[in-house]
Amino acid sequence: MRLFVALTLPWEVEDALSHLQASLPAGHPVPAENLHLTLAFLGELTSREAEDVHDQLAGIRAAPVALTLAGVDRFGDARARSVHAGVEGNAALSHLQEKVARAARMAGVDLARRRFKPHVTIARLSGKRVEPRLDRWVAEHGLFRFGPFWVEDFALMRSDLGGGGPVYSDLATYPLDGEAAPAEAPLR
Ligand code: 3AM
Repeated sequence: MRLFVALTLPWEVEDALSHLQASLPAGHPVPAENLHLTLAFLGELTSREAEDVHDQLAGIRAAPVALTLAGVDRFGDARARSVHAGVEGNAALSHLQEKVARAARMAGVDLARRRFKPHVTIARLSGKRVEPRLDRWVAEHGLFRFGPFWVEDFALMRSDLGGGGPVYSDLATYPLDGEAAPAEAPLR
């Protein structure tokens, strides 16, 4: 099965993103229930490997994460693949992402060593040449901002690819109820 680890988003964020999606001039909007922030893409795993990943993820102790969405952009150069809302980097999010990546490697997953670029994909495109109106839309929505909002759990997700776009299901969720590391604790 094809697995990834993600933060799922509270409903008020889905609401804000659906407004943004409504104005998109191209692409297939990601359905509200599929909106997420990928922490690690694990790829195809056997159920045994998935169990090992689950055991490692269940051992993670991390603090809730406050997220702010900021700006919009697209992936893909001349041929656009997807459009996303950006996410402001923060220490709690980076710590969590590092812990998830470490947990996956401990379970034997061969994770790609890509730089983590937090984002929430809001639409997928078919890889055709970028339409000028899409780039105009990106430029016009540079000031999009939403948050901060709290995320208090993360999930091991399964992605089933089909003709009508991926179908995601939560295999397990893990609470973010640990203490903030000293460097991420808010100033008093
Ligand atoms: O958060 P998003 O929607 O951008 O693009 C895929 C999606 O990310 C990404 O994993 C998430 C769940 O499918 N993904 C798919 N294949 C991938 C790959 N080979 C990948 N990420 C990295 N490498």
